[in-house]
Amino acid sequence: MTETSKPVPPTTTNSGIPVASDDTSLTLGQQGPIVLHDHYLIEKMAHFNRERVPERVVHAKGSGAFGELEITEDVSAYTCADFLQPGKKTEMLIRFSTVAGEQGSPDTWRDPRGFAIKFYTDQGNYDLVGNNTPVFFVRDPMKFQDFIRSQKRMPDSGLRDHNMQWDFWTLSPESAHQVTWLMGDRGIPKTYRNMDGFGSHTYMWINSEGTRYWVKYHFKTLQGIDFFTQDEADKVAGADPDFHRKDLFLAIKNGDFPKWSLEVQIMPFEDAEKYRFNPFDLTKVWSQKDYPRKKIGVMTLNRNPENFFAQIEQAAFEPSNVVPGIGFSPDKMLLGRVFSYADTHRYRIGVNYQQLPVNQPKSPVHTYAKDGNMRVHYNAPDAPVYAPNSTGGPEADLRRAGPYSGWESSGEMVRSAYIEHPEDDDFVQAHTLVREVMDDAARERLVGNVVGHLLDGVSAPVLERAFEYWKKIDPEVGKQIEEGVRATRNGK
Ligand code: HDE
Repeated sequence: MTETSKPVPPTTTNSGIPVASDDTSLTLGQQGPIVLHDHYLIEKMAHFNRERVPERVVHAKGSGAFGELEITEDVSAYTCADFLQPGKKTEMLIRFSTVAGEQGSPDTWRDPRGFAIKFYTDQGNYDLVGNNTPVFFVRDPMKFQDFIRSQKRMPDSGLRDHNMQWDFWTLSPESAHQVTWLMGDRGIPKTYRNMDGFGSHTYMWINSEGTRYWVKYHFKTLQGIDFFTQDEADKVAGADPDFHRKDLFLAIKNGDFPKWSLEVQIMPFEDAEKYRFNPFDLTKVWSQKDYPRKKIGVMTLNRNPENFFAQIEQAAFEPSNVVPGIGFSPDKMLLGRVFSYADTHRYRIGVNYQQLPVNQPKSPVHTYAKDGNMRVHYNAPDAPVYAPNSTGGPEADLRRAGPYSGWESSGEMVRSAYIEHPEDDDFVQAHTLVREVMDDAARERLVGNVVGHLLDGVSAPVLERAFEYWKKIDPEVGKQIEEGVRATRNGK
């Protein structure tokens, strides 16, 4: 019974068997009991109960799209990565997300935004899993879990709590740079299309001669940066918790394809040790005066997902996916993430998550991995299940795994909180952001955002520590924040 003249197929069970009804269950007589062998009824209810996979423990609320990266410049002097060679076009998937909110939370809350990309390169998937900020709150993976919990919900009330957030931040001075980003205009992008993206970490590039470089990735929005003020965002979040998701989907549906210019900062390998900031400290940026950005290509989003759950909810991004010509760096947060993401996918989606179409590489897979829950693809019947073997199985080959991407290291095993570099401390770059990057209006909005946030549930002694925290970032802004909070609390 349908308006279209096209014949409709018969409804079937998940096993392809045509079914009698989608309206009524099978009973013994009209008023009798439902019979257990009404298998289609049981299947409908049982599958419905199992429709959810656990949401991401962070970055649960997100949206995504497919597109293409085109390399327009020649960076072959710095990397031999195949998909970064001039003229190369590579299909990709991106997922934007907030950090702390659950799946149903508004995507216009004040929060960093995830900027996670899977490049389906000819040498396997390269996943660049960044944020819309170049830095992060902490510099050691040991603190990440605690940081996230301080941004989520209290154990008793189940409510978020600004006092808990500021308690963590003011006891972790390394958070100052990212918190300043977060409480400023970049904390609430107007749409996913109006924000930049960053690889955030320092990565390694290696060219065909084996020369190593350090790099930082920047995705500069070609739609222009735009943001919501806190008041605007509060209204939008109330009216439509999926504002960003809808904007992205409709823009692409209407052919208004968002683009970003991919640019990199490149640091000679030897510069790292004496650079004025620790170049592997994720709470720090490299000054663009010292290492200017170099444009290398354009990323365009031009295709919406056909099925949100299959392609976006089950998308699995992992910083461990690096292709020949690209490597990691001593950034401890990156090294921690290289373990964590595949671990979370095995738990959240299943051990064969890379066999799902959205996660499957476009390049051939020759692996000895076998079996495991929900396995779909398997090797030829006569393929050996072990290496080494004399029966033609795939062979690991150092020469085809790409150039050496390690770095020298030595010394006693230590737990070092901090590595001294000439101009490096926890507040210097936050101060530069406030004093040299923000204009008067942006500073005024920053003060207003922080005052509003502190007034909502933050009390002594955390409040006093917050005033000191901001004075260390910038004495004038810190003074205005303290005056703003005290004036309001004293009813002036
Ligand atoms: Fe994540 N992060 N993260 N993160 N992260 C996850 O993986 C983790 C960090 C980021 O759209 C999780 O699939 C650790 C920095 C994005 O699917 C988890 C550490 C940056 C996404 C995880 C960090 C990010 C995640 C949870 C500290 C920016 C969403 C769900 C060492 C550079 C990806 C999941 C998507 C998701 C671990 C810190 C970005 C738990 C251990 C820094 C964009 O594995």
